[in-house]
Amino acid sequence: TVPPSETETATFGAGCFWGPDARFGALEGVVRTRVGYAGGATPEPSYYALGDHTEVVQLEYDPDELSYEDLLETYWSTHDWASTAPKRQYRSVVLAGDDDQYETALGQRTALEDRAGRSAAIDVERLESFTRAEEYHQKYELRSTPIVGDELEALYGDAFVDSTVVARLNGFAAGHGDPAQRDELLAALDLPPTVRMELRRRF
Ligand code: MHO
Repeated sequence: TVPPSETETATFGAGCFWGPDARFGALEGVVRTRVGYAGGATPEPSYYALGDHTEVVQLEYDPDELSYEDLLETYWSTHDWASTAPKRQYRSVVLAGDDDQYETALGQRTALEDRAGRSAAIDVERLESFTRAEEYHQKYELRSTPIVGDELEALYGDAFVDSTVVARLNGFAAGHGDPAQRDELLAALDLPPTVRMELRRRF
């Protein structure tokens, strides 16, 4: 698959970032995912020195295949937005990259609240900075899948985190995506038989 020449970026906080990395990574039209820290002002955040930041997933997506509205719909429909997270680290936040995203997110949050008849514990803010998280947090679901994680890291090397295929497999390993989509991708990949077998077992 050839990545599109132009992508757009979206950034969401939705609890521990391992989950949304996989959930959004399984979506057709998402080209790259990465996890990191954002939404605060502390300089140089890291996992053990997060300061006032929140765990977030950042997506690059193909605007011809997915809209920002689509991503927000996925966000609302797969994440518990009704209750406030116990820690700022896990708060629900839409971090808009520009005015358009900001207005769209505010509008859709209001629509969601009207629909649900209750308020949504989701912050909508402008993205000020994004600090990429440590490598071991990237594509965590896949990385922590026995055999598959090590083999794919070796196969993809430096391209592991930014690969579209790895983003999909990370989602599939966590149980997202539909069976036909998984079969199609697996059939198209020239993976070692051990990896193929282990992945199939997980689906
Ligand atoms: N409760 C999770 C949180 C990890 S996430 C990167 C765990 O430690 O397993 O915050």
